[in-house]
Amino acid sequence: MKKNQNNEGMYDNKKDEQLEQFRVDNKGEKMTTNQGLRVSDDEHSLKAGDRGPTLMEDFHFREKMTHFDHERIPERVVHARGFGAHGFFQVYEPMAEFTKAKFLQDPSVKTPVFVRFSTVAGSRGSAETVRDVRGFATKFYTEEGNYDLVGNNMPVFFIQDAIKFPDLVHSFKPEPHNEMPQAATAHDTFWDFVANNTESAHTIMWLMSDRAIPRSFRMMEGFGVHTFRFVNELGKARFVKFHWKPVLGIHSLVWDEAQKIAGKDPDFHRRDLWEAIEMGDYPEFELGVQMIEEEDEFNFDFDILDPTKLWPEEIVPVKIIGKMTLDRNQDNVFAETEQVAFHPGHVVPGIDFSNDPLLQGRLFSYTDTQLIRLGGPNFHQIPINRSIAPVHNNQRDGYHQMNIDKGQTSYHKNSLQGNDPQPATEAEGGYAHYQEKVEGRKVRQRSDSFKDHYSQAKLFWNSMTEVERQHIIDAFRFEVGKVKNKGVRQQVVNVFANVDGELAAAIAAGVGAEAPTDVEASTVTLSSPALSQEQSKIKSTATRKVAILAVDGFDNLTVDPLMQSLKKAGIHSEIVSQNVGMITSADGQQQEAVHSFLTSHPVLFDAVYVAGGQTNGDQLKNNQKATEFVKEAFKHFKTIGAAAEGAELLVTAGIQAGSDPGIVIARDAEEVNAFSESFVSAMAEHRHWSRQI
Ligand code: HDD
Repeated sequence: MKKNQNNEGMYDNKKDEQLEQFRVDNKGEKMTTNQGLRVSDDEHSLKAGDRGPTLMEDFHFREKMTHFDHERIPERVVHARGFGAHGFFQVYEPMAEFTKAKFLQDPSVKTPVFVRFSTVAGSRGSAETVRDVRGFATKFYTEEGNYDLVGNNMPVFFIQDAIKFPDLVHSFKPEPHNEMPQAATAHDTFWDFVANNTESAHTIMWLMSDRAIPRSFRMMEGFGVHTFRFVNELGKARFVKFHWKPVLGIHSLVWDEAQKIAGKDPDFHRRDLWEAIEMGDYPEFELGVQMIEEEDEFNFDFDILDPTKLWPEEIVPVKIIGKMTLDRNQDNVFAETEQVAFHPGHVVPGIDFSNDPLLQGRLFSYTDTQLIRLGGPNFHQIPINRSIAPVHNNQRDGYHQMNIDKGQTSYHKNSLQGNDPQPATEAEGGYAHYQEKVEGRKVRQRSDSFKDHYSQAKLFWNSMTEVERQHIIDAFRFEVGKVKNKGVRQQVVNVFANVDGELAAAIAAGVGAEAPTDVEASTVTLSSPALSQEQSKIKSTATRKVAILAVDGFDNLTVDPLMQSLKKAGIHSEIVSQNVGMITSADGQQQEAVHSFLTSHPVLFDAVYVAGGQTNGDQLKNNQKATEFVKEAFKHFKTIGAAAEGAELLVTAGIQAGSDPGIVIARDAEEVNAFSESFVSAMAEHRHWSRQI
């Protein structure tokens, strides 16, 4: 049994215990049919003669084949490609002043969680590093029942009302007539939607930014997006927004790199998550809340119920209240990642909803989708979805019923069973909806306060550094440039002229459109540094990956000590060579090359280092693959290091050790220790944007 490795013996993980009864280990066991009958032969179907027809009575063949024929379930209509991990959450201090949620009171309690990260548009088999929003869904298995925080890595959404969700999704999914493109928004129907539904402008700015191409799931923020409510024991409510802040900071790929990784390793993000957990680099996210008093609801220049708006952190600070640690990989991806069923309506006492019309609609959609996806109303009984709080009600039967409910009654009220199970009072933990006073006429309308589509798009633009702005422009040019319909391209430019004139002109220039001169761009001058990844960068190198280029004859004094220093800094280094296998240094030491130039690629590493040694230098500088390796790392603004003769490869690649930023050289083996410090601090910059490419 896999335990939460860093908690062994200390942590009473009720979810893990519950899952254990469902885990099956085939090791050392005899093969059986699903009826438990031992199977004597699994190679041959039962035939009338060894060249004759297969017989109907071959129950083993029929059972095996029937099961296989039914192994697939419908993939999620959105967020189909995802990957999960187990962990736990701990609050830093009691939150009783704000919420009565029990799991947010006691810092010594570790609440088990299961998190599923996902892309939105692509199907289950699509590549992971595509430009897209990332799902960030967390199931807290609390003592009071499951609480699901079903968020994304962007704080705002494309639409304001859930009734438009099917339209949005239809527009970004592959076009129906030819099923193209897969897992991409760079096509006509999506941009046609954007042009005609301008409430999407703010989220589009996020989608065109580096947030849409995260370096890893471990290095992206999460947001509950909607405004929820915290309610305390006294019944006092406050509006709240949820944030996940990655302890490693927010980091992204560069677009060219993201596209190449999609081919070199389409599983890049799940592999990263899986390997990090296996290596003990447990991903950590701090939970933050922004709170607004009910009486301040109308004191902002945006409507706090509008999901296309964020609350700038500089105006409403984020209070960090706890931390989630992901410390155990799942045992079976289908049973856990695929069958987990999230729902924003899974709440616990102390957490309630607001009237955000997007949230209200989501409350319908999630149960409905699980009914078709998981095949019936008992999906809550699937092990990964089971609450650790006991479940008692009068719901009965249905496909795949796993419980054997005892007793004569299955209705409320009854006297035959003393009226059990009985609803609980609030004092006993019964969920009571916040008694918000609501009145109004039935209308199909949206409040005027939702009509400003551009101010926060401009706020986002204002908050970006020059480099980040250039990335946004490049992304627009790529995406809109792939749109075939000229009219749509022009319409998009016209829409973003409402955000910023220079942005619109830059997009227009790249996509063969005209920058409109009669549109008045938003006049918002405010900026929010917290929105910029570059400005809120955390200079941590922990868990990063370095490729060490070395071939037979390398100088081990330029490799072994460096690998040790990198390890101490929490950095993983792996040797890339001509071939996979052992390589021998000039003085007869052996190191293992876990990759060859064929099996790996610089896009899969955060930095590159070229080992020293005359033979190494000579071999590598004449090796085209090695030259391309460092060139590519250079092009993606990564730190590049080299020792002694290894530096000759950089010369061949046209890289200037003296003048190009992020290039670190050790003149000889003696300098390697001092070098490693400079190399690590250069890596902490993550990218050297001032490099001339
Ligand atoms: Fe959704 C899945 C997040 C709006 C309908 N959504 C889904 C998942 C995430 C989100 C992370 C994947 C859960 C998992 O890993 O299994 N969705 C969001 C966020 C939204 C949002 C942050 C806006 C703030 N979603 C939204 C709307 C609707 C849906 C407005 C429909 C009215 N979402 C669904 C769904 C999915 C889903 C169709 C597909 C699979 C599933 O629910 O379980 O019901």
